[in-house]
Amino acid sequence: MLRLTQFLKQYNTDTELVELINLMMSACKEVNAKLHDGALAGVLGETEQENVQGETQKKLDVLANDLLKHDLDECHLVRGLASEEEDLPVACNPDGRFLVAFDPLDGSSNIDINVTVGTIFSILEAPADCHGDEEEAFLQPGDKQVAAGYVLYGPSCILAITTGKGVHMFTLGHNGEFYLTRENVRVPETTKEFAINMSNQRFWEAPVQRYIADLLQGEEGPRGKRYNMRWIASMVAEVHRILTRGGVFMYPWDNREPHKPGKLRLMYEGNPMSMLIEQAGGRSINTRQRIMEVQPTQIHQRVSVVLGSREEVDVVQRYHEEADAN
Ligand code: P6P
Repeated sequence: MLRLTQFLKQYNTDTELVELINLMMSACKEVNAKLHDGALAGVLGETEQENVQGETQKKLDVLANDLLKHDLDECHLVRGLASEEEDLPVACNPDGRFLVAFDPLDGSSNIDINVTVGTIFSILEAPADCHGDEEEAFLQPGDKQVAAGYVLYGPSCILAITTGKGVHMFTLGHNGEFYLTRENVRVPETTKEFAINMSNQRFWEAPVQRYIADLLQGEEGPRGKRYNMRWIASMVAEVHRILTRGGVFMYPWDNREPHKPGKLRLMYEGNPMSMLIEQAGGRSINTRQRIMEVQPTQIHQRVSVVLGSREEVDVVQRYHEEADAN
């Protein structure tokens, strides 16, 4: 079985990028170990703190953030980092080549119920003249990412990564090595499975209501087939399912907080997941345009997300175009 470093080198991956990826995996392996200790390590439950998103931080949110922040700050290749758990970007090394944006523990509301969570990361080139802590240095469209991926802490610990040459998956062995377990992952063009939080149905825009109503009509409806639904409340697990067997994942804008474009964050959820999905032949839009074309204006800005099997994302986009034309 090919190890992560061997595989990346076989794909002629930039050697400094390989070094950075390996460093991040070291931190993620520590997170994985803490998660698997769970209650035995006294890491479950909440802290007294709130993050910049106004969400109460889980102990493991803070622990995962601190582990990644420490290791990235130590790495000569990293100019700066931005985290869901940090109000502002953090300058690391003035000669560093890369910027790293990450969600240290996505889906953390699932930790205490022992359901899959994950780390999501996005790697950008640092602009020549930046110090690494300027928000504007990070505000690059998703198409500028040099690499993106996630580490899934589930029944097994799996890394899914792309450096722009397809999507590949690696499983963590007992010896602490990540081994190639899937090469050139492809998202099936069609699906019968959708993922959305149906409890928000009454708050959605009309085109989303129309699209989901079509799916729920099954064989008798306009799509002519029966759909199944999944909702894990952990984007990283939903995206992994879609990369594994297809599907469509949606967290669209809704009128509960109309001033926010969506719930999910662009820089360290929307963009990295979009790079993975597009590299695997799927599509990822904010209902009207590719997510990776969006010009960021704030490090923690949110985005509406519709991603997965091409056929379904195309229908969602068409319904929005028809609604906008009226
Ligand atoms: P809801 C987790 O908090 C997250 O950011 C994503 O991982 C997940 O898809 C979504 O929010 C779940 O949101 O509103 O269903 O709890």
